[in-house]
Amino acid sequence: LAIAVWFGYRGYLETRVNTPYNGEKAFTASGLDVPDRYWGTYRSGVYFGLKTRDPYSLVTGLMWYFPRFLRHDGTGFRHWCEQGDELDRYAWLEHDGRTFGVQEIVDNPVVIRTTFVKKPGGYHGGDWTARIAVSSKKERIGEEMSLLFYTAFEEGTKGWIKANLGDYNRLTGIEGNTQGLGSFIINVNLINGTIEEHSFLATVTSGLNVLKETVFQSLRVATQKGSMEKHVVLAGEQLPLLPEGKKQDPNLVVTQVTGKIPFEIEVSYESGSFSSRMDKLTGNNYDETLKKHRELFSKKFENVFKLKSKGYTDDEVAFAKMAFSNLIGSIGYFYGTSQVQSIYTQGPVPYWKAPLYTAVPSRSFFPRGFLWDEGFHGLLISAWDMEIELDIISHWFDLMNVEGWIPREMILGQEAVAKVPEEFITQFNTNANPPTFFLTLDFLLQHKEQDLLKYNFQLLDKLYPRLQKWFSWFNTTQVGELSSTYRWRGRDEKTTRELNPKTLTSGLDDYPRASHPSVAERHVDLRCWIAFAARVMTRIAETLNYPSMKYQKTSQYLSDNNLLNKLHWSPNAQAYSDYGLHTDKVVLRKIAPPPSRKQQSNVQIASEMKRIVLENPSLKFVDTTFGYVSLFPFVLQIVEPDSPQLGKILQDLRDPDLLWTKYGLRSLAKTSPLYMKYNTEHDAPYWRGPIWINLNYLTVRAAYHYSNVTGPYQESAKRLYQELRKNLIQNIIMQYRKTGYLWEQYDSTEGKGKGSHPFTGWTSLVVLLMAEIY
Ligand code: 6A9
Repeated sequence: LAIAVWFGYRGYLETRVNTPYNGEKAFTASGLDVPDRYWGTYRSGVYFGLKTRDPYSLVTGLMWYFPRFLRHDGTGFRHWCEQGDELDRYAWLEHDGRTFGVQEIVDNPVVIRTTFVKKPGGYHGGDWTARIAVSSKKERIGEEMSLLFYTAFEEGTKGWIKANLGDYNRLTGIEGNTQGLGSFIINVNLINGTIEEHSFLATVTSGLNVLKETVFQSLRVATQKGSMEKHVVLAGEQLPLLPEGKKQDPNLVVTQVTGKIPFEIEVSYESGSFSSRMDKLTGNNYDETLKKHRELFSKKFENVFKLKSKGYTDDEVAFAKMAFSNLIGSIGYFYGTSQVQSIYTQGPVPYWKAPLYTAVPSRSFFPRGFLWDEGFHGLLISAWDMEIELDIISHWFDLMNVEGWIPREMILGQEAVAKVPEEFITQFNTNANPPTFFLTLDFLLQHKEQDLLKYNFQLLDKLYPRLQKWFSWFNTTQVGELSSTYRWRGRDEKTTRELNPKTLTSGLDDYPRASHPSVAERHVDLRCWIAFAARVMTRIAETLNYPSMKYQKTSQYLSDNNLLNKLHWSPNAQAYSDYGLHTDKVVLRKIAPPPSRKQQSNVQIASEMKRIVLENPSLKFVDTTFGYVSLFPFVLQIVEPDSPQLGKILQDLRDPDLLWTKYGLRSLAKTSPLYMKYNTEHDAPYWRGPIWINLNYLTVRAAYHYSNVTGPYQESAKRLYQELRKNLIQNIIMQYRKTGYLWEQYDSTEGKGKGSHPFTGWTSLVVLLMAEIY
């Protein structure tokens, strides 16, 4: 019996990591229950494509190439947003998250404008029409270009699609029927310019992850009848045979239109159940409808952000619309299973299959959901459309397991998985990520309390047990040795390669912490996150009329400035700091491989960089690393308005030898020994100098707060507020003008954009800075 009990218990521990939280689901409506958000540009990682919020959706998308630049290895063929494509720029210029969008893609001087408009009707999410217009400056007028528009099935989609062929085997449209959509037709028409060639492909692809490859392999060179001209064309029907000799059904149908620039095509999707359609959403009707939506959008944009009335120029307003639209326009709908692991599982195990509706940090480099990024995205999205944001929050909270853990990175579906190197896929249930959804919830309560309670009381009420569970997960699994201290898990104490072992869980990756990870560590940022979370929990509990005492006590305890100072104020450095087993005397050095290995192999083994510790570490404040981490008691507004610590922080913030630059605050002080240091031979400094916009936004917000409460430092908070805000806005706009992109970070010596781009995740918070909404 004892053995049986033991094995039962083991099994129980093993399965906790992938057992869903056992309360009621937070999201109430999905799929066709929300008809007006059924269709959308929910494929964050493609230049253009629509799909539905159905786990098994029909997907549509765009590919293109210039025959003159197409290479055998596939270069020149565009589909997924890739930095390697080196486009001049691309972004949604206008997008409301619901009904329409206008995007411009610039592929060296050729401009591809993709717009779409949706039209409600019937029982399956209605109709939509998209336009793809190609134009260019003089030098490329008349040049050939091929646009490919496709329709495909996501893994598991039930139904059929087929190519409708007209004269000369020309594809006139696509027809189909799926479980989620019922019957539909899609027409592709030229509306401006001349078509040189028209071809199609109907085939079976093994998955969305290889669409480009499937299409690329079926390109042929053909000579047109009666002319010598050669064209790259699609191979027509390419259907493998089933064992019984019948053709397999296609799950991918592509139309290729080769035209001479400029030209424009129109793709119209019509839902079979939309029987009362008065007029088609095509031609002039499309132009007019789009115009109407654009006007409404501009009005709402001014209503919400008031940038014109604040004196911004038309150009600056257009910039802000782009930054906002590309965030909301790259919201994705993903479905699949993540890989998760706990100490009780042998290796990674699959999480339950689940959907995720979420914005993404970057369409090119990370087109998937990230937990703490999403709390920042939520600020801007909430300001625009509370319902969309609540839907996003609910989806994330439904990914919580029975322990109260939500994985940090969500890699769901074939396309998402294809973009992530194997070693980054598995998520560990010991690991946290800052609970930034409390920022979003706090923001909602502050700016939208009435609407929230009027229309979404029930949702908030349903969310509440999950919030409690999540809070308590943080407050139990992330605690430190001493009471009221906290420690990020997930640092590698055994590594010999990292100059300072990373803390990915904190979101600040390589930001230097104690040189030797140990249980004695205490992290000031995490402590502040939990203090902040407790404060917001108090507020939510009060709003919903639940007992709030427990949270209030925790909040007060963790916000007690005396205790905070005792645990985290370094008297030496006069700054808030982590505490732990630390020495600054570490270096990376090239180490020759041991002679034994050299002899065994005739291949030369390269010498490798290793960390050398030149002094024994000791327990102390990690106070030579002034930077974002030191600012947390300030940015999360835990420091008392009259505390001398506040005075010191405000003073330090203005010091150009530390964090201050004309472009925003750098992440780590110039004086820190690890400033701009590589973490390994290959890991360039990330949070060790560059300027990041999420933390800058929080700093501006805190400066705004302290400039509005009475205290001795009110004036200096105000000065900081004004200048920091101005610097950030100026530089982000200037870099956009210069490079065409919003960036993941900005370099602290010249303000140049760095890292992945476009990055319209938290960098798009520049819109809230412009609008002064905090
Ligand atoms: C690596 C490479 C095609 C790192 O914005 C998302 C996160 C932030 O949450 C975090 O704070 N970024 C920041 O430090 C990007 C993380 C990307 C990891 C994936 C795989 C894929 O190559």
